[in-house]
Amino acid sequence: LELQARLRQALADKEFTLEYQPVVDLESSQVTAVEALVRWRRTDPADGDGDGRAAERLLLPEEFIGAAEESGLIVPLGEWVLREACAKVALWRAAEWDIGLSVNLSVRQILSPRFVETVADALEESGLPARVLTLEVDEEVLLEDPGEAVERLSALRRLGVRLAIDDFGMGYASLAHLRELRVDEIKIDPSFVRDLGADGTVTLLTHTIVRLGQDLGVQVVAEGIERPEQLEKLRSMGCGHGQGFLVARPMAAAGVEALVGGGA
Ligand code: G
Ligand code: G
Ligand code: MN
Ligand code: NA
Repeated sequence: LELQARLRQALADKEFTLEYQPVVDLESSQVTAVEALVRWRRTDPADGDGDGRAAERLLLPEEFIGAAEESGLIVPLGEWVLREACAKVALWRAAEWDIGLSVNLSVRQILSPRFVETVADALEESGLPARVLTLEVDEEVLLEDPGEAVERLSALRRLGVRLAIDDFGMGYASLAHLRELRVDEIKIDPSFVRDLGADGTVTLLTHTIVRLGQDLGVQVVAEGIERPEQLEKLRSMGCGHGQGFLVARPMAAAGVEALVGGGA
């Protein structure tokens, strides 16, 4: 409960910030999109090390998303993430950079009463075209209340927004979900990419997911690319897009601007 109270205060105090991780076209190496990832720039009280100053720490989602979901705070936090990321990417697009945006969603957000309107409002306020926004959901979203979740996600898709299944391949019914929900993108779970080449079964499964995407006309993004051999392997399989530390780490908005200014 302590953490939940601090999260609520942090939202009021604007302590959350976004990092953006580039997604590239594996053929051309061009950055085609960024994935927004929330961080908490938390100020801890003076720790008694003698200087009497408060310490600042950048917390990753794994340290607070669970508590935000349990408390329901994920709803206003997620709304802030959407607005902030849409506004930023709209600015980049206004500077003639043709780039897309991906935002992660929790099931609690999707099932919240006004979620579809919230997304429509974020698009309208920022002027970001709906087709530029991809909403990422993991397979867990389709387990809790599948009927309602599919209905909400379908309504979002009717707005013109793209849908992605995140961490694809890790759920026990990945293929069934593709039947229930029309998606535009599949993000291959990093655990597949990690063992590419080293494990024959994993390599075969990854190739199968890439072909599945091609056959369904769905964009495939491989996540967690850390080594050149993995990138080469994915490219040779015909995997269209990739993301990972080898390509670019998640970075502050200014870092993305420097990357584009210096490279593209
Ligand atoms: O930031 P990092 O790369 O460590 O992300 C860890 C996890 O947190 C990922 O599963 C990601 O989907 C999730 N995550 C990151 N940002 C958000 C967000 O804005 N909303 C939600 N619901 N999940 C997020
Ligand atoms: O679940 P989701 O795919 O949204 O998670 C994104 C998370 O993956 C973020 O925490 C991000 O920092 C992390 N990530 C991105 N690229 C890599 C990578 O190449 N290796 C590892 N280990 N993590 C990565
Ligand atoms: Mn994601
Ligand atoms: Na995710």
